[in-house]
Amino acid sequence: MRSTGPGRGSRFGAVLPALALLALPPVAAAQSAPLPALRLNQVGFETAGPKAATLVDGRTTPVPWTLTDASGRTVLSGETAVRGEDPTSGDHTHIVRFDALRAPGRYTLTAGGHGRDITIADAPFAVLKRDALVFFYENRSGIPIEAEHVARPDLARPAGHAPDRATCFDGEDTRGNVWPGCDYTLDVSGGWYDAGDHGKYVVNGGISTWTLLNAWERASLRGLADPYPDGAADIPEAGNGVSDLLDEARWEVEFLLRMQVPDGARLQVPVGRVTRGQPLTFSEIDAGGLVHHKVHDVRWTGLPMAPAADPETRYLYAPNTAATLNMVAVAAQAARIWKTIDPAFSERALAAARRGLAAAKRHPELYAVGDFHGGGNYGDESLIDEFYWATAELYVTTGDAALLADLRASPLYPGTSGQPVRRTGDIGWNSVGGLGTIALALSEGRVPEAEREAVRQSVIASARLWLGETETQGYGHPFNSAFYSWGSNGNLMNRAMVLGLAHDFTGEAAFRDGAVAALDYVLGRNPLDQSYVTGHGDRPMRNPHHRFWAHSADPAYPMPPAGVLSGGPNNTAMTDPVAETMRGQCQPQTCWRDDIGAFTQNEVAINWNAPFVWVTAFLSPT
Ligand code: 9MR
Repeated sequence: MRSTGPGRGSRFGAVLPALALLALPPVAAAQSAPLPALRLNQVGFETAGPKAATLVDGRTTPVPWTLTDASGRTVLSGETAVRGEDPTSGDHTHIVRFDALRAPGRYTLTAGGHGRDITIADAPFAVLKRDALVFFYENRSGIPIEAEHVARPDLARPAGHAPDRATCFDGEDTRGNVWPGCDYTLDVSGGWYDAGDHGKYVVNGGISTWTLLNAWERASLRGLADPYPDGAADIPEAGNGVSDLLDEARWEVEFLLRMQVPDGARLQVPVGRVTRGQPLTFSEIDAGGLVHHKVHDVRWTGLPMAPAADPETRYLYAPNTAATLNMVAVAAQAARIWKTIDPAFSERALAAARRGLAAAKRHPELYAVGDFHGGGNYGDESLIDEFYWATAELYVTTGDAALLADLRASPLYPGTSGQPVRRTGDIGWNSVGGLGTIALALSEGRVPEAEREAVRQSVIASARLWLGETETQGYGHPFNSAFYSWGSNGNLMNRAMVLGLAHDFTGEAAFRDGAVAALDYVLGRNPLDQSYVTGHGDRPMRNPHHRFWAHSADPAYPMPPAGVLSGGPNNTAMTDPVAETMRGQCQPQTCWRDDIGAFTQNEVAINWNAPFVWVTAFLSPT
């Protein structure tokens, strides 16, 4: 689990007050307009898939509804099911189910005196899937974003941080600890910017890359088509004979490998846990094979800021065990995926993974305890899940018996016979045990069949719990909690991924329906009637917290491209200047505003768009 650092109040630098003032009035005005009472997926419904909408209506008895086609003919009608008070949205809701309509077309759904146009199509998420992956290309560091590859010329930009060469931070952190630096410089060019900022964090790059690679591997192992075959995405590598999904993911794998400490390097680092407020003490270690936590600016830049215009010095931050294990897991996964596609790359990745695991075992208690200006923390003080994940990936790749013994000894391994089924639980950058379990569940010929079945059952058990939660929600999504945390939409997409895998493992249609329900929510079936995805739906998100897609801060900067998922409602850390004005005035599901200043609510990030890619690829396989 994570340790949260102090707030990020300095995030905007000097532009913050002006920006908050500029952005607030029009948004507040827009919010006062009444929202349509029918809330639904604004992009479309699958001909063969589940179809549901939510009606906000105070009546406690069912309400009639009709669906009419373009000529005004009624094609289906029925009555709502009253779901009642929805505690985390504050709405009194009814559910409209129209699964029986399977003919593609445009229709009008009318209920309680409100009408709304809908689309039914065979593959309504195909464009979404294509756009979702573009996010990664457009956030690449170290390469120009070319006009020929982007949807609008204003989205092109010069390469940022090219090259990205940095030495270890050697100044004072926010708590007054003075860091000693190191005697080398690494070229850590490439990779993706994390989010709205220009930091590149190994803990977060890891899960994001894993998720894209898993979308490819899951399809491949199931004998399905590559969701992004060569040429499917508009990226510079299209036409090189390799899957575009793999090309995009490799951009980050190469970066993760560059973050590894050279052999023989000795570093001064803090070892072990630290009580907050206590000064750090530094010990000299043999750091070879460990991986640096992150590279970012020495202080926060303001918005807007094109990557190439970033004036700040960048530093590497101390290596630690979690970052090392993130690299190990992804490098091991890459090694098996590229084994025949690019054997030299595969061997390089495998060697880095082995070297990394050995270093992590030598130094199992190096934590990200620093709190620095200019970048996020991604601190995590429980590494049982990172060890398990990295071991699982390396075992799936190599079949090394010693690794299986380590897995079996992990409290997170669900394969031990005679145990009650344990759910994998929510997946996130600081909670990666589920990734290891998924890798084992998908693997062929590695763990004995009875153990693999138990591993699969743990994935299925999570999915079953979350599927049940759809029945408790006014908006039908698989999330029954009063805590909408930072990146709640990303969390929901991770749940949808697990629901998708449970569908694969069982063949039960209900699990796939649960994944669709999660997508319905982010595409508009929610209390704000908001498509949280740019460029898709009647009311798409427009003003992400992003330094380059910063049109609302400065019209000289572009609007975002399509296919970008907002972090989503956040009632657990209302620390940005927009969120601060909303405290006590929103419900868990409504603590969100489409405002560039709302970095706790409306930032975009690689670890949220990655499961969005996974889910849209799952639902739109070809
Ligand atoms: O996604 C992260 C969230 O879980 C944390 O609570 C939050 C505060 O530490 O940081 C989020 O990650 C941000 C990172 O620190 C810096 N780049 C932007 C990320 C998304 O907001």
